[in-house]
Amino acid sequence: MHHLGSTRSSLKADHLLQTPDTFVRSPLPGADDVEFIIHASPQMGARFTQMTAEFSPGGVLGPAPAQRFLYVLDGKIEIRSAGKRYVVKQDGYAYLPQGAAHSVRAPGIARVAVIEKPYQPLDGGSAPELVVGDEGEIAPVALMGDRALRVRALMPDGPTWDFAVNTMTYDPGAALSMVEIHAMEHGLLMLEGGGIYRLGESWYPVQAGDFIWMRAYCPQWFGALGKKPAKYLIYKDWRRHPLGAQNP
Ligand code: UGY
Ligand code: MN
Repeated sequence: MHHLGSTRSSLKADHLLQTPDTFVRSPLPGADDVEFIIHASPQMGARFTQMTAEFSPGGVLGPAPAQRFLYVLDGKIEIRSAGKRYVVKQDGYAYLPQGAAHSVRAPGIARVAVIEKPYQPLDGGSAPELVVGDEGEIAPVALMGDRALRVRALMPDGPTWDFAVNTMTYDPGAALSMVEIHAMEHGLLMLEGGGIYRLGESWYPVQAGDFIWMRAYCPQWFGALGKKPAKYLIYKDWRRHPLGAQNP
């Protein structure tokens, strides 16, 4: 069907809304039987990459150029690293430190959110270690006391870690209590439901499957609409000084 050139997708100086009708798939070096939708990259101003990796049965990811965070959207993956094997199923996740030799293979069809970011070590800081977890086992925290808006922190928090990945679940009608404007940038994948996202001076209807990138200081607000909760996976850079090596 022709859309006569219309789409909800929108690219502005401080944000990208990328809806599935505009996704273009590409191969990447070292990967076999995996197609990548590259959502956020340095080419559009992001300081990290976020992709959706679509695996055919037996598909393998290539080596990571940086730290790698994986969130399984559908299916399952097998990760091997340092002589151990981890099976990560839907809504499970894994963090692989920069330079950690590993392989990622999907036995069947799978879709995985892949976030990669160059690590910013701290002088005297400890090196991060591999993390494997399950979103469903993380205790939710009410954001600013609002039990209709629940945050689950997937990454450990502490000086070692230079980014965070959370899920945020909004009951219908729940909303961020403020318009946020902050130095961290975001990569965001809508997992369930929908609502209205304010990005900069634009208000967009958004739904499951959409991707959003927010540049540092992009004004942002979300309110959930519909009859079921809205949920998204959200990345942010975290715990590093703005004058650090990645932020000249
Ligand atoms: O963590 C955050 O900055 C989050 N509250 N931002 C967002 O949901 N747009
Ligand atoms: Mn934010």
